Amino acid sequence: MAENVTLPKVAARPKTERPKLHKVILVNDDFTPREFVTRVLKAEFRMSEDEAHKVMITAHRRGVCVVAVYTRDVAETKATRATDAGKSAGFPLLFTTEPET
Ligand code: TYC
Repeated sequence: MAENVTLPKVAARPKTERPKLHKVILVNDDFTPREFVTRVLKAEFRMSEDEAHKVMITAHRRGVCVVAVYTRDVAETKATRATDAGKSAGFPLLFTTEPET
């Protein structure tokens, strides 16, 4: 009895989904001192003084600024830690997250 075995012509390539990235967004407020915002950006997001100042001033002028993008877990953890740093010092500093489209 003939056994017809059809071999694949190309190697199977399992589909790998890339994890969706999430933005961390800095929100402006009227109370948190500029130097404090800059310090938190440097500490939590490993930014230079220059980078941190640019991000802070963009949020100050435009209302919000994208700080960085990470996988969801990392974005949420960093946003929470940075927001908590403000809360601990008595400031309403806010970082939110949003999935990238
Ligand atoms: N607007 C604040 C001030 O004038 C500074 C500030 C900038 C606060 C950015 C929050 O996300 C922020 N002191």
